[in-house]
This record gives sequence, structure tokens and C-alpha cells, in this order.
Amino acid sequence: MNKTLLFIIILVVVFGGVVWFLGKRGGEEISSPPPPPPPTQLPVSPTPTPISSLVGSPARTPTPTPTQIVATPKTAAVNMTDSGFNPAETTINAGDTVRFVNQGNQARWPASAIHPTHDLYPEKGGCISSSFDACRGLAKGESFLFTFNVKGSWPYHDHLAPSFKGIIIVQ
Ligand SMILES: [Cu+2]
Repeated sequence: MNKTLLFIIILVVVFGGVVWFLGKRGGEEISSPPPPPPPTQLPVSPTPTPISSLVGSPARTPTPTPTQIVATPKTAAVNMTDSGFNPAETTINAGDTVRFVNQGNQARWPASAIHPTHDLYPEKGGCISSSFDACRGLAKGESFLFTFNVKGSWPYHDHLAPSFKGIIIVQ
């Protein structure tokens, strides 16, 4: 009798242990599915990167087009002769450059109006005030190049012969 009872107890304990073990395994198997998400997230995250880079490239491509239209800087020539500036009126676009060329025999000093303060053209940095200033007499054959970035009408003169005047119209 005692052996049978002992056998039944052992059987119950073993069976119970097996059931508990299987139940625990089942619990682990149920809780194990979550790991799959990482592989799902990995392929998803790399995908947006190439898409954004592909989208970024075409987005940048259109940008150069307006830049090329705007940024086609030209250089206009104004001749400085013994009788004055020729042409006296020059129309350019913002960002264009004007080359003042001394074709006369006397020194010429192109500079922003108004003589003698040279402060009409608003960009500063010249020897007196405006950056639109050759800052010295240019000998025959010499040139002074100035790029006009500010739109407006900018009268100028020859600082060595202030009665010689001209105007640059920046559109
Ligand atoms: Cu002057």
C-alpha cells in the first residue's frame, strides 16, 4: 500500500511538473512572438532613407534653374573719355558688373554721387563712403569694375571732374 501511495504521489508530482513546465514553455512561446517586429522595423527604416534621398535630389534639381536665370551676371562697359562718360546712362540687372574704362588722356575717378561725400550708393566700404568708388584716378587704359547688387538709380560722377556725370539704373 505505501509503495502504491508513494508511486501515485510521485506520479502526481512528476505529472504536475510536466504540466507546469509545458505551461511555462507555452507562456514563453506566446511571449516570444514580439521579437519579430525588429526585423520588420529594420527593412522599413532603410526604405524611407533612400526615398528621402531620392526625393531630395529632384527637389534640389529645380533650384539651379531659377538660379541660372537670375545668376547670369553680365558686364556692361562705360567708356570714360575726355568729354565725359559714354554712355551716360546704363541699365543693368542686379548682380551685373560695370566696367569703367578710361579711354581718354586724363585721369578719371568714377564714384557714386553725391560729390564729394560719395554716399548715395548704399553699400559701404569705399575710401570715402560708398563702395561704388574707384578711390583713385585711373590712368589712360585702366579700368574700374564694380558689381551693383542694390536695385535703384545710382548717379555717379568723375571725382576729378565733377561736372562729368552718368547714371547706372539697376533693375
Ligand atoms: Cu566726388
